[in-house]
Amino acid sequence: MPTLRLSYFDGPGRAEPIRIALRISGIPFEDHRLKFPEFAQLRASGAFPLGSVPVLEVDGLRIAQTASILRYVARIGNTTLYPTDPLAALLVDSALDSLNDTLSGAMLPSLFERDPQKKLAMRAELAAGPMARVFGYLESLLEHSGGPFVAGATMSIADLVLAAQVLQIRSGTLDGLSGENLAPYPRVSAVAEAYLADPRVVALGKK
Ligand SMILES: N[C@@H](CCC(=O)N[C@@H](CS)C(=O)NCC(=O)O)C(=O)O
Repeated sequence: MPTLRLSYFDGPGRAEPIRIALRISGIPFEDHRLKFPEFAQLRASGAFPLGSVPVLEVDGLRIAQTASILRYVARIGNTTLYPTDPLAALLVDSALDSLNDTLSGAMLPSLFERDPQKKLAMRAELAAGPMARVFGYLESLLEHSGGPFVAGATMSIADLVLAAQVLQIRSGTLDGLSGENLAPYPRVSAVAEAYLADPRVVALGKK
């Protein structure tokens, strides 16, 4: 097994599904959690290939991009977290890109907005626009697969990302968003329960 070091901020964000995938696969790794000054200093020194995190060092080789890292972890962990069936893998990849690219990209500006009223207005636009499109799309994928997960009965890396997103929205930590925003998407919402009920996740003490 290669020596792995995952660098990210000291919070869940994009890294949490990678940490979970590593833990439920039983793969040892260094969980390098950065405060912003250290991030800024490391970025200025060129430590992050694209200037962003997460970055996974694999025997010292620095690799960027959350979805690629997730697929790699699923493969070396020899788990069913990434399907071998091409159509199931397509569903997982499409869900991952919709969450990591479309939804996260649309959410980013509101995370940095300091004016509370502007932030709420941005969140309302997010909920009515990109979030509705992404969750509406994932709802249709879940209906097609029969659930409870994106590709059917087996939990994948896309479900780790989706569950983290649903739980973050429900937690109320994103001003202007709450569980009410998930009411139109019952299958999307139910992915969080299926994730929390997975014995490997239960063993990690996740709530
Ligand atoms: N496409 C990349 C995006 C990574 C990304 O935007 N990371 C954010 C943190 S969630 C970051 O490093 N932001 C700091 C910056 O770009 O200055 C991925 O999926 O990993």
